[in-house]
Amino acid sequence: MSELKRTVCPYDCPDMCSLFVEIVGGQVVKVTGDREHPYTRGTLCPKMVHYERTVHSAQRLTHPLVRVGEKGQGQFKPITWDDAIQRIVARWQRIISNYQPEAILPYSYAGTMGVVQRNCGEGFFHRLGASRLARTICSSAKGYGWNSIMGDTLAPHPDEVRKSDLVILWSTNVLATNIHLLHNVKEAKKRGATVWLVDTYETPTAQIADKVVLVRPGSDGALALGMMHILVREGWIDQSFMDKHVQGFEQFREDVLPEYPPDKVHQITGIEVSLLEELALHYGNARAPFIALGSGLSRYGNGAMTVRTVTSLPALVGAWGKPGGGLIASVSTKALLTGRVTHEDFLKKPTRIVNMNQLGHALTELSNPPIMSLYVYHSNPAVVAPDQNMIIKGLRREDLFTVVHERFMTDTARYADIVLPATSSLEHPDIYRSYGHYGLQRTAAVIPPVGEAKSNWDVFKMLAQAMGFEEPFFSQNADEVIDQLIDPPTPWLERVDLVKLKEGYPVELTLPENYKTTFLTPSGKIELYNPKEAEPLPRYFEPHGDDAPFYLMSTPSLYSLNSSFNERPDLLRKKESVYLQMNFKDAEQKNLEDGQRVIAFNDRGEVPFILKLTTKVPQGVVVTEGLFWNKDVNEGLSVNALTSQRLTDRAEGSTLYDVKVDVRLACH
Ligand SMILES: Nc1nc2c(c(=O)[nH]1)N[C@H]1C(S)=C(S)[C@@H](COP(=O)(O)OP(=O)(O)OC[C@H]3O[C@@H](n4cnc5c(=O)[nH]c(N)nc54)[C@H](O)[C@@H]3O)O[C@H]1N2
Ligand SMILES: Nc1nc2c(c(=O)[nH]1)N[C@H]1C(S)=C(S)[C@@H](COP(=O)(O)OP(=O)(O)OC[C@H]3O[C@@H](n4cnc5c(=O)[nH]c(N)nc54)[C@H](O)[C@@H]3O)O[C@H]1N2
Ligand SMILES: [Mo]
Repeated sequence: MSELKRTVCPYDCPDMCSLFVEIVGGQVVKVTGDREHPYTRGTLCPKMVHYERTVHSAQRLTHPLVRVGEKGQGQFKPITWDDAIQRIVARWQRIISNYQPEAILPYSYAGTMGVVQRNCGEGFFHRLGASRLARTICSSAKGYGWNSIMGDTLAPHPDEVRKSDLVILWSTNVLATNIHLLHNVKEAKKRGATVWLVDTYETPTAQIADKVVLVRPGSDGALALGMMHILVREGWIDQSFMDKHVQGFEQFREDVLPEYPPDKVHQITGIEVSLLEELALHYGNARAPFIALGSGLSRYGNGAMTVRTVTSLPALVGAWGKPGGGLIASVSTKALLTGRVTHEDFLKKPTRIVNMNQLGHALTELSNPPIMSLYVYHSNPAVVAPDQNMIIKGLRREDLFTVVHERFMTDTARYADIVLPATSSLEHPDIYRSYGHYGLQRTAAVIPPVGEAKSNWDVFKMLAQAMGFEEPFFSQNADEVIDQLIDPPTPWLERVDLVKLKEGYPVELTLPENYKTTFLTPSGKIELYNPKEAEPLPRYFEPHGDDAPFYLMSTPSLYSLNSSFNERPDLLRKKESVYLQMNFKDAEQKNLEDGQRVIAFNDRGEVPFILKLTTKVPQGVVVTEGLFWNKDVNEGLSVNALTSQRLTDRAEGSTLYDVKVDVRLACH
């Protein structure tokens, strides 16, 4: 007999799809998208249509393991949970007495987006007094850039797009990473909207764009300033909107914009003056221009400033005041208070903060105290984090005690001393909120754990007990922790149907009236001029770059999500191979041919690829789509061996796209 259960996609994607799973005898046999969900509309991405292949993959870890071979070889033997917990706690107690608790470093990111399972480890590590992790790999600079001009202003509802007559997909490959926004974009097109794409190469999303603008990597700030220069020159601005809602336009117009005439912007961005003029003309004359802003452009040395500059555009034309106009960076509300799970109050004193983008440095160079133990959960730093060679050097340290809690034997897990098997989202309860729409949904465990897998919460609970932590927080079960996020309800939750939410139905937060013209900044206006910033007005600064000829874009693939889904042969086949896309003309100059094995290299590393020649990538740029597990790649290294630990201008974000390489033929 089969049962149909509601659940949610747990992955780090703005769409947060609402799902149904069909279960027979504790096994998931089918996954479908919720047809009634206003954003999912029954459509799933190629990864989640067969989520059951991930959940019931033969590669799932089913028992705690202890290392028997050398670090990195992946040789382990099964042990019991009790033994595993005891070994961890014994080793940590020794480290704490020989060093300090700060010699222990947690490392986690977004394997699951469930608010409880994702964040619950922090309460534990705060109580332990371990080093803290700055979790800034994804979009902290983007958040900072938005915030410096818009403060806590609410993002437009994604359905606004449908009413727009000009949609700019700016640094976002929505066809891979935000497929449900595409539905709205198509709807807008049906109603006559024009769609522009601004990216560094012709991504698959170019297929749905009427116009494509290819910008030199890291130069979007100059592009936006050039557009605004033209808007002002031509008088395509909404002065009355600005008089009412914008702070600092006069200074911006006088001090900044004259410095960015079209020919100079052409020099910086590589965009033809005629195309720049056309983009500005469209933007300045649209009824309701809408920008969907991705994160790619924020992962540069100038990333926060770039986001701030692009986010200035809608202010000049008064787009916020128009139905269908505005800009979406990401959706964030205080509906669920994460602090109820992360428990900063368990911190006895402020502990050291280690930036997750500088794990290589932390494991190999940090002292006072050095990192003696690394506890990784729902993240795969050996693949996803920059400067892989440094990270692997650190993970190889014989004196580093590494514990990895995982669903699969990832490259990080292969370096562990202890591996703990993790449940999938169908095996544990949680509550989810989207960062691309205003939906929320609670889930229950719908199948029993695979093997002896345990959830993040259950493992931290066991560790807390073994460490003798007596706070009542640690003796709860996960459902009780979820309850605390709902009860007492935040002002946002007071306006949703809590009974439905508790029963696992998707619910949507209600947006306040006029939220699009309610600017939640200190001045109550859009702060084009922000007195708190060292640079109070948006300007252009160069990205970091490297001394090498090609900018390297390592962008998301439709068939994986960061390093997740590499357990799936069906999806790996679709990715075909680890390609490096290059323009024909660059290849000719380098005497390289399509299909050859090449090495991309810089000061940090060398990574093998199969060369794919294309006209979709401009000269001076090379592209690789999707992250692969290192063990599936020829020489056991992957693209992040080329990226750098340098941080963004603000908010200590990653600079994963701010990297240059050279390319040569591989020796056979
Ligand atoms: N070069 C390059 N590097 C990148 C990016 C890029 O575009 N280019 N993208 C970056 C971005 S945006 C991000 S957000 C990061 C993401 O980095 P991560 O958050 O590390 O993402 P994943 O690679 O998906 O790894 C998540 C792991 O969590 C495991 N997992 C899933 N659910 C659970 C669970 O409930 N419990 C436990 N314990 N484990 C679980 C999965 O099996 C998976 O191996 O990568 C970044 N790295
Ligand atoms: N299928 C799939 N879906 C995903 C992910 C995935 O790996 N696969 N990852 C998930 C995660 S963690 C995140 S954070 C989101 C990310 O989703 P988004 O933030 O919407 O951005 P992406 O689609 O990742 O694409 C980044 C784009 O930025 C472009 N880009 C890079 N540098 C520049 C630049 O200087 N200027 C401009 N204009 N463009 C530039 C890249 O070419 C790429 O197309 O997607 C999520 N969804
Ligand atoms: Mo991300």
